[in-house]
Amino acid sequence: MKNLLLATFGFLIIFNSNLFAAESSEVKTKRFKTAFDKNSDGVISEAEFISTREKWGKSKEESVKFFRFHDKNKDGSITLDEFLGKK
Ligand SMILES: [Ca+2]
Ligand SMILES: [Ca+2]
Repeated sequence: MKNLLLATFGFLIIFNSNLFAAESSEVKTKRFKTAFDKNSDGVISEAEFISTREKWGKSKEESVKFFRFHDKNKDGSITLDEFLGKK
């Protein structure tokens, strides 16, 4: 019985992480526009990125790290393509 429970939990964890990985680009695009790009200029500034993640309880230090990771061309803003992981 215990093993069955463990197997069920294991399955749920794998299932959930797959759901997350399979998040569609439409969902990400929507989040880019509604959650991050507050002034609707088409890019996420570092300040927008940090303040949005602050509302989610994320530390500024971590947000800066993620911002630099997403900002592929290091111009200080994240475009939609950069956000979606395209070139
Ligand atoms: Ca913006
Ligand atoms: Ca950029």
